[in-house]
Amino acid sequence: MASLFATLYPNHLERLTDIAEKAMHAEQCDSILIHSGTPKLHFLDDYHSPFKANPHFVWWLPVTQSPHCYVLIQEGQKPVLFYHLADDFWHVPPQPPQGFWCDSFDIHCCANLAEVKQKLSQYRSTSTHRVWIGEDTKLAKELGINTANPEGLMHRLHYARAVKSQYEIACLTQANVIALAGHTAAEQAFMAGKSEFETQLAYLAAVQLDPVEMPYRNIIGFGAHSAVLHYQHYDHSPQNMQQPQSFLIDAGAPCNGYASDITRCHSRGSPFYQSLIDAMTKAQLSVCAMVKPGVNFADLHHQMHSLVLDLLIEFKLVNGSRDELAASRISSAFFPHGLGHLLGIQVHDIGGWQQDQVGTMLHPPKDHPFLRCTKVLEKDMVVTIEPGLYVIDSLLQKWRDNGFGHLLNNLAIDQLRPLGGVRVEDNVVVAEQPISLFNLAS
Ligand SMILES: [Mn+2]
Repeated sequence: MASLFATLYPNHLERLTDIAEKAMHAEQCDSILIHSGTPKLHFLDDYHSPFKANPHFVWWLPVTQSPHCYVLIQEGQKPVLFYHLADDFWHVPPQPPQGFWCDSFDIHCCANLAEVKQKLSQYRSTSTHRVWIGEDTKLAKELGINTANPEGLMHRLHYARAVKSQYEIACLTQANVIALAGHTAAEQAFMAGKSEFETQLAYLAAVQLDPVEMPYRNIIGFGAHSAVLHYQHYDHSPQNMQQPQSFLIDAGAPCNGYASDITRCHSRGSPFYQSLIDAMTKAQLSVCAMVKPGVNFADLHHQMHSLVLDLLIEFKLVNGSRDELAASRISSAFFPHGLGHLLGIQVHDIGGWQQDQVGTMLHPPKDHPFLRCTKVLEKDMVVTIEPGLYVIDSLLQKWRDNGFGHLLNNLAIDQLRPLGGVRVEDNVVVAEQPISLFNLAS
């Protein structure tokens, strides 16, 4: 893999340089200093939160765990990296940076801010024309930069980030390959009767990652927990092997700072739940096949609602004519979240509502407030396709309160409730022949 990344990275960097130069021209600045980030202390404490690097920094180079670093982008110049290399006896002494990307940068190792300032002064700019990308704007001022995260520039960069280079697609593919090992181990643990907690440990052991290295907190839900969209616990209780059981796992992996985001469901001993998984998978695959350039993502979301309604009818979870059911929007009671989102450095990659490079936003339709992407798809964007169908009693009650209770088949809903729900999620590269990365890895 390292050699593939090495092969693809120069084109990625060339593309970024072109994007940055055009954005700098349009926004009248001559250089950009991108900060990796500053670690954050817990309140009244001397422990830090896990470090999460500035995604704009990670876009340029796969350095994800190094605070106090800076990348300087100047028109027509090789990018410059100011790499934090302090003498720190509390931790393993840091090493000079290594990797396939290093030759593409002029690298200065700096022990402290004074050294950064001194080295940075070699790169002349009138400070009004240099801009800062990073959270720590106080630090920007210390380095003589008064313009931080200017909106116009950020819009241009965020718009460009939606479309991935071949290097980025390779990173996302490898993130799927790593996640596959975890998903396989978790399925085995579940089938063997392990608890949610043990299943989580089996996933982490298989991907060889610490929880703080994961792109997001794994969702490992058995039974009714699978209907909690962002279920946040790992139950320790053992499974009752005499009872049928359901399992929803939403878990990814990182590669070079890029995330995978995969959901699968598994049944142990419930033909009903297995047939629901199979039907949802079929519906999900049919929408994955539509992830093509020129397609409006919101249209795919609406198409998915129509397919979820078909499933609700097929599994007799609802009563009534299709027209009446559609008019009541009852599919939203079972499938309340969006079809998916942009995927990249951020799991919910930025810019899902952004329609152009100057930052025109198209918010989701009122009836679908959680839709995270309203874009017209372009080749080499990467999106998740993640329909779901769950028993969420608070939502069903809303439909009952609005006079649609007669449309709900309570007997069938009672049967599904202890099994929770299903979601199937894949990471799809937009193309005339859409590429589903997890299936590619499998
Ligand atoms: Mn997702």
